[in-house]
Amino acid sequence: MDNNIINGEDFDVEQPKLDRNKKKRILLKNEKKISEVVNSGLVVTSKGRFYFVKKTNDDSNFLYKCVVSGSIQINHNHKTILTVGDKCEFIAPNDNTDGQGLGRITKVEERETFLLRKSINGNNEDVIAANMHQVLVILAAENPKYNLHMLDKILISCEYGSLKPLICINKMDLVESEKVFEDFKEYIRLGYQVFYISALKLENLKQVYKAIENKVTLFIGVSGVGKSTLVNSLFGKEIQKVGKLAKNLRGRHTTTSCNYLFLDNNTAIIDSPGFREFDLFGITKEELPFYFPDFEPFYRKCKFQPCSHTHEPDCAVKKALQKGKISKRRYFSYLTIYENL
Ligand SMILES: Nc1nc2c(ncn2[C@@H]2O[C@H](COP(=O)(O)OP(=O)(O)O)[C@@H](O)[C@H]2O)c(=O)[nH]1
Ligand SMILES: [Mg+2]
Ligand SMILES: [Zn+2]
Repeated sequence: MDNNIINGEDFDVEQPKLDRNKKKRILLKNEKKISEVVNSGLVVTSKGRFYFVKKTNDDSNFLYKCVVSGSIQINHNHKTILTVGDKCEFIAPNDNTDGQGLGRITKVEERETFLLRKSINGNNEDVIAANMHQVLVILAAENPKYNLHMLDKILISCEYGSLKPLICINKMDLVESEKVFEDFKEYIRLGYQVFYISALKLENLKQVYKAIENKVTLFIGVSGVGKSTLVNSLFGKEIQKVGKLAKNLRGRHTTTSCNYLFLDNNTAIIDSPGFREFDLFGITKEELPFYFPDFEPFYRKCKFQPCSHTHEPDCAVKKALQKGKISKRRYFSYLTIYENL
């Protein structure tokens, strides 16, 4: 005889039939025993305490609504237990789920890449997304005009999470291009790829498309830069609400999450909610200079090792700055970040 049936019979003997709650509990237990198949999956979005998981090698668009299991195995060392892009193991409610039950995530894998920042509330880390190939940092040439200091912080965070950043300046239709080109020359010199586009006028979108093709790319930017417009233009249809949503979200304290959008089988965009602040987390003052490729050719020649390049005598980085070999703006950006770590 089958074990589950024996349990059922035992229950019938020991418990009065009227105890409906108990019966339900036992039945649920039996159900679990029958169908506890462990699946591997990908967290594609989250909402409050719920995570929506796409089963690996499943061609359907079905998403399993899951919660974190009380005994989850965590193979990364972040405080953010689960985030969009995480590879996980989960137990579906049952094999032929109709989407009604809740799955349980029982294991989250190590993160190959990740983008994290300081959380808005308190001195903690917030892993925005994980396991993407690269990050498209979207800025606007105007309305709202780009903040290069914030860009510098995002570039550092990309490096910290083993991610390749791509810089994308949108709304080029609103400005004189030359001024913008001048501002981003230094980034091109440092080896970053920079795109100048108009998501609205569909200008230079092919370059962006080529850069994200066959990759998973996290799109980030402050509210209003045209992230949703760009996503829609790349998809050729309205996927994301333009304008309105961003305004509503600004006033509320809802926890909004990133969202995986598949352009095709091998290409995905992880869309993120617009933010206003981006502060670093997990990087020490001592490490900071190494996140500035600008200093790379010089810091070995500093008299003091290690050198913070702030007050030390005979500092090769400061000499390079005086000779114009390092951008003043980037150096001041460094000082500001250094003070705030
Ligand atoms: N002039 C101009 N306006 C744009 C462009 N892209 C987006 N916008 C406008 O900027 C506003 C915010 O766009 P949205 O895509 O919602 O920004 P998001 O908050 O980053 O998602 C909307 O009014 C868009 O029509 C662009 O390339 N040029
Ligand atoms: Mg938007
Ligand atoms: Zn130095």
